[in-house]
Amino acid sequence: MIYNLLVPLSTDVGVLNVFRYITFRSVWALLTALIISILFGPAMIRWLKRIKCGQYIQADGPHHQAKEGTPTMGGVMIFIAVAGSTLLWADLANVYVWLTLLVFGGFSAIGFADDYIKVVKRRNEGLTAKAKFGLQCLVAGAAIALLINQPAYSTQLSVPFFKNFQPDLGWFYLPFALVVMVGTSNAVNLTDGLDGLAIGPMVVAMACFAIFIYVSGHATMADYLQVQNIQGIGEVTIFCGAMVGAGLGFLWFNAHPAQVFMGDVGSLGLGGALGFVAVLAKQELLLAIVGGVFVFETLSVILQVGYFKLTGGKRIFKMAPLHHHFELKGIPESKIIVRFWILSILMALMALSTLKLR
Ligand code: 57M
Repeated sequence: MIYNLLVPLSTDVGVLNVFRYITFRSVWALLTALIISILFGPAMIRWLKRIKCGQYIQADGPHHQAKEGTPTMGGVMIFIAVAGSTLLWADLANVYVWLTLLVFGGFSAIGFADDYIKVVKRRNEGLTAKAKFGLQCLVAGAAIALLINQPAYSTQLSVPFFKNFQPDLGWFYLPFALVVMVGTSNAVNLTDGLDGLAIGPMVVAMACFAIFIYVSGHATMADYLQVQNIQGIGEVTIFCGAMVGAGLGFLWFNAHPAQVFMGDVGSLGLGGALGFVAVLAKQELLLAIVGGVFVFETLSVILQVGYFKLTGGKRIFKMAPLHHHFELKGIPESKIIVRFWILSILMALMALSTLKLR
């Protein structure tokens, strides 16, 4: 909004030119979202407690009984901070910004409905798995269909390390991108089982994609680094910046011992947005490295369930997802969390280094 209001005046007032720069606005989007979440966090936590959004703890898992009643649905705070900051700093005439907000809003709404039924209405099961999956596919499908109709966007696939091999997937791109988005949303949801475990790697991944998005939207840099140049997507860097800020602000309260959990409204929304940003940047395959922690957590569940079925009841891990395995081995929660963060930073750096390996 600031961009749309102030940049037209820059011909008369030269100093307003600074609002043209995506980098400048991204930094301020980060700071705005961080300030919104830190300032309004305590009031939001009090409100969640007042409306009795306390987490119910399953008795069959690792010992989380002390966390009983911790308010959940803190993802609402992340959503308000990201949407507010993005609307303030981004160019509101940019279609990619609106598409990204649509995806984030859609996936967050699905998570909100699930949380609302589970936590507020106190029904044990939220949305059925089928309903959740169907709605996720609907939001993702609509966003991808709109995206591939944009003239600047191509259905070519970027393959890390192989700059000359970029197959055009045509209409097959739609189911492919849909799997990326819905898969990422559910992977983040599975990871969200310890204080700060999902939001830490999410902040790192969004910071990494801020760079990829910026480079892809910048003709000279994209050409130099040999990535696909998509005119206009650079503006989504502002959304990524807001995500980093809101994520850090949420971590302020979600750090161990957590005062609030993000709930499905947070995990599904953040995951869907991360998947979409990877699709936008045309780095869908690289997302497996940037979001390596989410991938390992999901693989641990697939392996555990598969092995259990094949062997008629044997397990690979003490419990899946992977963080439960380490908890049951007796490793303190904070150590597991920090180690997963370290891993996520390493994976993001590895992914960034591929920019030079093409
Ligand atoms: C939701 N929810 C957390 C919180 C958070 C297929 C199967 C692997 C599915 C999986 C599952 O249900 N995963 C999705 C995980 C829950 O957190 C809430 O849920 C929101 C995210 N959706 O925001 O509101 C608990 O996690 C802890 N937590 C924290 N700090 C945080 O910042 O400590 C969350 C956020 C919270 C809190 O205790 O209550 C969760 O873990 O339930 N199911 C499982 O993970 C189950 N695993 C399992 O059954 N494994 C089997 C098979 C199926 C693979 C096996 O290994 O044999 C375990 N989950 C739990 N207890 N809690 C089973 C035991």
